[in-house]
Amino acid sequence: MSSTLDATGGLLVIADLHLDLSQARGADEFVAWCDALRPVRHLVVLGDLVDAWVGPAHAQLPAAQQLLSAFTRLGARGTRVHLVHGNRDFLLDEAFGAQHNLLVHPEQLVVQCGANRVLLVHGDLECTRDHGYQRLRRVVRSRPVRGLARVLPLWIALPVARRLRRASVQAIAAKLPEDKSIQPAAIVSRAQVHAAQVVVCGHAHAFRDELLTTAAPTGQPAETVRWIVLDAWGGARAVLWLDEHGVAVA
Ligand SMILES: [Mn+2]
Repeated sequence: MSSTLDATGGLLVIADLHLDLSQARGADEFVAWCDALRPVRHLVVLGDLVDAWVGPAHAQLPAAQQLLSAFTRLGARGTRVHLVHGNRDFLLDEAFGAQHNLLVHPEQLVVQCGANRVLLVHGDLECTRDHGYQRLRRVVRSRPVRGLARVLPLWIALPVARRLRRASVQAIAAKLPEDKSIQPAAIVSRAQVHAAQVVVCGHAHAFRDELLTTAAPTGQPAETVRWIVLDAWGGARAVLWLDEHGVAVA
């Protein structure tokens, strides 16, 4: 089980920014938001910070430099930035992130929020009916692929990123909505693994806040899991605030 972060003092969660670093100004708006952020102990990006990230070569892009220096400035003001990997930024590795005040969590982050344990995941792993995607997910996150990504020069990394993005858009367009969506049963079982009462994810880009019922062992009352999906960045309900008192959609 992963380490647990204490939400006392406050923690902000956002997801699915999909920043386009190939545009020189692709990070400007978010950088301005970071610079204007009131002091908070933790800022968690719940995956898909950028639209594509193939490896450290991406950091050479001007927009990436802007983004990473915004994280460093946040660090100087006492805000720790976290990234839970999404399906677009999983090649942004821990050692690289650590140089820029970006603490990378490849699978999930568990937050202690008063009496509740809140599980933060991107949500793509819970699209359990999309077998093709889950196979691809295992391959692209394998050690050889991650090793290769670390050494790719930018002139190879950029076309690779474009092709991956195009393939992903086409694959998604070809699938039925129910086959590519996050499965509530998978959310419930992930919550149980981490003894969490609340699961927050992104990925679907559409806000929801509902109670899921867990299958209880015989003779025991069923428990519920609160499942929150954040809007993509820029949406009406895209920022979540957690502290020792609970969870609030900002
Ligand atoms: Mn995603």
